[in-house]
Amino acid sequence: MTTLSPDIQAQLTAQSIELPSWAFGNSGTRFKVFTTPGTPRDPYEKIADAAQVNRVTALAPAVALHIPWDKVDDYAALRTYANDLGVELGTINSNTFQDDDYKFGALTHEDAAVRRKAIDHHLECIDIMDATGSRDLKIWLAEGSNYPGQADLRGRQDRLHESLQEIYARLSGEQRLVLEYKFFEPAFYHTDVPDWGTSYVQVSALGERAMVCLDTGHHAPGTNIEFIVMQLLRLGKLGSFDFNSRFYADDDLIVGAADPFQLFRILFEVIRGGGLNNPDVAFMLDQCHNVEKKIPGQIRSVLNVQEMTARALLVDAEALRVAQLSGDVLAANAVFMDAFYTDVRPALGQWRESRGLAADPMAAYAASGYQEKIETERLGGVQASWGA
Ligand code: PSV
Ligand code: MN
Ligand code: MN
Repeated sequence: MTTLSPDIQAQLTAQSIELPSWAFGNSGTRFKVFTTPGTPRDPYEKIADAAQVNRVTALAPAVALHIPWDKVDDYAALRTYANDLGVELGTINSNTFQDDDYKFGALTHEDAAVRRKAIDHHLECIDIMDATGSRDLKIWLAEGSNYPGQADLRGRQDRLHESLQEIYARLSGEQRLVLEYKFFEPAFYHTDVPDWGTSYVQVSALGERAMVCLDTGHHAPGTNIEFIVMQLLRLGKLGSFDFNSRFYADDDLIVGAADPFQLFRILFEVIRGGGLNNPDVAFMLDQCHNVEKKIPGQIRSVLNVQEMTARALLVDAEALRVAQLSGDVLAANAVFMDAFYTDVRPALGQWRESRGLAADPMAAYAASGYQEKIETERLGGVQASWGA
């Protein structure tokens, strides 16, 4: 059995992955939103479910909220509730993609009144961050156009900058703004923040506490995502990850499910670039569980990240460097692949037990009775999102 060195164990112990509250709500495709027995009916129940993931994995000590999906009257009370369950409230996600007013844009809209409304929504999100103790405001914009000629591309970039500037100016203390990019959808011809370069340009124009958010599902097929990870870390602008898997588009499937090797390659660059357990880089999931049970889906997800992190930490960096320097292409590749092909699951199970956790968190959750309890007690769970 592979052994995990004390150094690797220490790095795995320090690892933490933030869960999205919306992963616990019902979701689906534009064709159908399925309901799952036991789905949370309010933000409190989403947090309670997220706490279960942390209880069996010790990997997920924070929950990201989405406003207005997770709107409550008293955020301080929500924070206390979360803390009592052993989790923090994490990133606050804004939402400017569900109102009729935003049909032709929000922060980029031609109409100052619509921009005002969208900016005010973000200022409200920052008020919420003050109450929840959250550090990061995450902005994903659904803005763009469908037809060539429909929109003034240049003017929209300028207005985006002005809007972001006003939002950024409202941040205080340690608070940060992270700007997510996505190459298409819901707009199909152009998107206002389509790629890491645009996000980088926009956040760089704001200041030090504005960073890029990299959602693994938001790239064209074949994109070398680990290269982007390397570059953003090199530039000191990788603020956060939204992890998920995609086969075709923005599929929001369980991270590591579609391509574990890609996740391994990404985590290798994270380690190489000093991003692992670096407070500047937030690791978050951004997923939906349309057909599988949600809590086990989240447990599987954080375990996938942990497994690929362990494998990436096993890469013999010295041997790799020697092979690279000597131009031995195949030896370098073999060092890399040896680590990827190492089954770390038995070692991770043992290590978990040594920390007082169950060797198999999936089995521990299944045996806990929590799923049966929520399925009996909760009726009429709410939809997490618009289901895209
Ligand atoms: C839409 O693509 C999206 O999945 C983005 O990735 C956001 O992070 C998420 O919704 C929540 O707003
Ligand atoms: Mn995302
Ligand atoms: Mn997405």
